[in-house]
Amino acid sequence: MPSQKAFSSGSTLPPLEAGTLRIYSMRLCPFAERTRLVLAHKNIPNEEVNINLTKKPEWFMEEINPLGKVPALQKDDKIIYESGVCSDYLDQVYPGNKLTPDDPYQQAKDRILVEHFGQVTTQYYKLLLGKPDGYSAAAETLNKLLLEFDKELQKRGHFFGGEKPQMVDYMIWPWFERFPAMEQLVNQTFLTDGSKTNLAAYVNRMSDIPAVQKCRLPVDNHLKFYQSVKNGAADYDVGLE
Ligand SMILES: N[C@@H](CCC(=O)N[C@@H](CS)C(=O)NCC(=O)O)C(=O)O
Repeated sequence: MPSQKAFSSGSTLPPLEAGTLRIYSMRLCPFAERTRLVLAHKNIPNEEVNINLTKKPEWFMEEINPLGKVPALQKDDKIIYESGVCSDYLDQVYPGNKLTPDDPYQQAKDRILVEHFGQVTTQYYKLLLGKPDGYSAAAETLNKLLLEFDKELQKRGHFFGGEKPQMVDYMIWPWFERFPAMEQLVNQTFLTDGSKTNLAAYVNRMSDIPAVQKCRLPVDNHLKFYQSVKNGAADYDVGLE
């Protein structure tokens, strides 16, 4: 297996073989994980190139994504980026194990939910990038939002997609995977406070899904990564030999 270590400035863009699908990722990035989950769910063969987002390779912005963000996908002469766009593209282009509901109204409702979840990620990044005096306010807002998602899940079923995980689940799951690490990092409770029983059961159910098992990293890796971010020296190779 090729190295998972992140490519940094000064590196050379590894050549891409014709017909191979490549994802530009960062092992700890929740947005990249969205697209990795879709790749895993649909069993799409791909190769992964990880990017050091602090010392980005020059070729990454020049040749792959002018926005400088992961994920991005490349195959032959096609390059796309933005996690939602990449994930929808894969679901349209690769048949089988469809993740998007056929009903346009349900599709719209799911997209609204993902949009709404953006409020959760905003608070999440206040915790990751902010100072300790702002932790309890951000945690309070985050918990109020999670209560709304807990109620919504009750209406929808075992998963946000209903009786099986759908695109909507893979778009929000990466942050659920990281909550235990965030709880430890900022010494707050989100899903372990006993008030969101539906979401707690959801986490257990999602943990049994093969794509989730394939893509997830241990809590300890997420925590060490977050600590490295807080210390101003993000370690993109955390957990690797
Ligand atoms: N809207 C983008 C956000 C992706 C994103 O922010 N990725 C982060 C890593 S978790 C990144 O690449 N950051 C590098 C940068 O912003 O320079 C998406 O959905 O793909």
